[in-house]
Amino acid sequence: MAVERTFSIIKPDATRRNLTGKINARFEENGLRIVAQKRLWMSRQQAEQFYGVHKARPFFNDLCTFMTSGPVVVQVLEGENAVAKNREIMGATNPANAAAGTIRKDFAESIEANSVHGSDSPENAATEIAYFFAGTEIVG
Ligand code: RTP
Ligand code: MG
Repeated sequence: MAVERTFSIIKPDATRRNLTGKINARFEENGLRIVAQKRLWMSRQQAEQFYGVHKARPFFNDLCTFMTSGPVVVQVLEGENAVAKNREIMGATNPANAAAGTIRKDFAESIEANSVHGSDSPENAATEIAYFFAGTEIVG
């Protein structure tokens, strides 16, 4: 398996509770390297565009409000099978269904305020990485 990159967001519920370091430790302990990272406050327009695929979903408006309610940390994670591995480390979208030891089981507040985002395919990872990072900001 080749080295792969995925895009991650530490969401506002987690930055508010000062959990950035604890979440980053989960990535590093599981063999993912943080090869780019920055803290920013998403604009409404950025959130709506980033989550554009969910525009027709009933939770779209609330999700964009939540994602712009505080700072986030956007990241590029690198490692073998990084996309699938990160989804495993994160756990299920709804923390009530997340497996023991996952980030969402241990830290998420609700199905919406679920602490982290992770790309769901290598193709989406490439698009999402390019949305937030210039190539020169990623140092593998
Ligand atoms: P993510 O994209 O954030 O990594 O999470 P995911 O793939 O597990 O979940 P997805 O279906 O892509 O949904 C994106 C985010 O929308 C919020 N959500 N709220 N209220 C609800 O029923 C609901 N469902 C989803 C969550 O913040 C979810 O991560
Ligand atoms: Mg998703």
